[in-house]
Amino acid sequence: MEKFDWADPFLLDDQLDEDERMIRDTARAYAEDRLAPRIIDAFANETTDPAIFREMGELGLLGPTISADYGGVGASYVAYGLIAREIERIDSGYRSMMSVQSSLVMYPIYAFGSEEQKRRYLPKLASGEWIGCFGLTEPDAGSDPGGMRTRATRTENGYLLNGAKTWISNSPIADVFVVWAKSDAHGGGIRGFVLEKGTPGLSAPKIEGKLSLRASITGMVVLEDVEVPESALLPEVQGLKGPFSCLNRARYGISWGALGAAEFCFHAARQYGLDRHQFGRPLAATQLFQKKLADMETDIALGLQASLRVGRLMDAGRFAPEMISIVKRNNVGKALDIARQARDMHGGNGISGEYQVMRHAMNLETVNTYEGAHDVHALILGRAITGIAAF
Ligand code: TGC
Ligand code: FAD
Repeated sequence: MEKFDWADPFLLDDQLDEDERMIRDTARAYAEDRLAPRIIDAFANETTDPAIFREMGELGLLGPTISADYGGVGASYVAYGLIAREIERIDSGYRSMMSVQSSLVMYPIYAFGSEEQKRRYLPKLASGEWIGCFGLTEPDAGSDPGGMRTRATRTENGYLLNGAKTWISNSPIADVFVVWAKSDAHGGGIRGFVLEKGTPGLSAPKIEGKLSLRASITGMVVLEDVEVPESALLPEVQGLKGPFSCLNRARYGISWGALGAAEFCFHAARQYGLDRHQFGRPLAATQLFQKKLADMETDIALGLQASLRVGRLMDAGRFAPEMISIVKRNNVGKALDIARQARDMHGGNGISGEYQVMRHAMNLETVNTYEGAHDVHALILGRAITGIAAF
């Protein structure tokens, strides 16, 4: 009989190959050594350190699934998920910085870009020398990106872009902007454009005062008569499937990442319960405390198995987006519940920055909303189950 490991109940470690374990260990060591010491101050002061991109780039943590020809390391999607889990164990904002760069900026350039775009952007994004952002959401088009107003109109040599994107991770410090717009030259279809910082008419003001993801800078992308050449167009995709293909990858990574945050909270609650005595015994000696820990462990273990399965199917080219909706929605929802419970189990100390569980709970409120809100993923699944779109 196998000895039970409370921290790895289904022996996930055994299900990984050697490369995946190595990448996981690299990400874990980096997260523990370099990110953990920064996060309490970064969250408290709402500061984002751009050097993090270069540090991650040096370790091959940016765009890891992309081939070595363009600066990636050709890792599996399972390895990508493992990186997200380790980074988000420290903070969802750090994982956001990483996943936007990898899944929402590098992936579309890799999958839909010209050879010239791939050569120009991917190596610098992989090294973290350049920072990328992804502009889909608009003030009046969030869950319904098909309602976007940003427009591209044909000029003699390219396009003129006008519109505004909001809630865009990384935008105030971005060098590269992947922006989606309806193009009159393509029958009003949605097209992707790659813009560079400094282009006249392009600005990215910061959104101040977030109470969540405070270590990850967020801004708008404002486009006022931004003129770009034809070479800025992503040539290989048209329609919503362009941005949605990127979201598939990012949502999948989030399904792993959120469980990293949940694991942090579970471990912290366990340790707090062992250390803290009330009524003459450790809190962990009470039935209610143990039941909460058992629920946490169960949801994390089941969620990790599901994400691993979806990752293996992605690596085999056999995934459907609805599979990703299941794991994004379930794992983030469970992680949010776990973080809130862990906050409660820490009593008054739970609200202090030092104990960190409340920061995770505050962050996971965003994670539950972005990349398709919890209920929107229910509707994606509802449509697949019934054949009826109820959005
Ligand atoms: P719908 O009619 O369903 O589809 C339109 C076209 O898109 C195709 N498609 C997909 N393709 C690939 N992957 C997917 N997941 C796809 N889903 C749909 C579909 O086949 C169709 O193609 P075609 O060729 O027939 O035209 O579109 P809809 O307008 O009815 O969409 C409804 C809904 C709810 C599914 C969609 O709008 C949605 O997912 N809304 C949520 C929006 C969202 O997730 N936004 C995220 C913004 S980015 C972000 O939050 C980054 S945070 C990052 C971080 O910091 O980590
Ligand atoms: P809404 O769409 O207005 O939804 C509000 C509520 O209504 C939600 O509870 C939702 O579930 C519900 N709802 C919506 N439609 C329906 C329906 N048909 N039926 C039932 N309920 C419904 N976007 C980017 O493009 N790039 C980024 O990098 C990015 N980063 C982000 C970073 C942060 C910190 C945040 C907070 C957001 C970010 N977003 C980004 C935007 C994010 O994707 C959107 O906030 C999200 O898609 C939800 O859109 P919304 O905020 O407009 O909410």
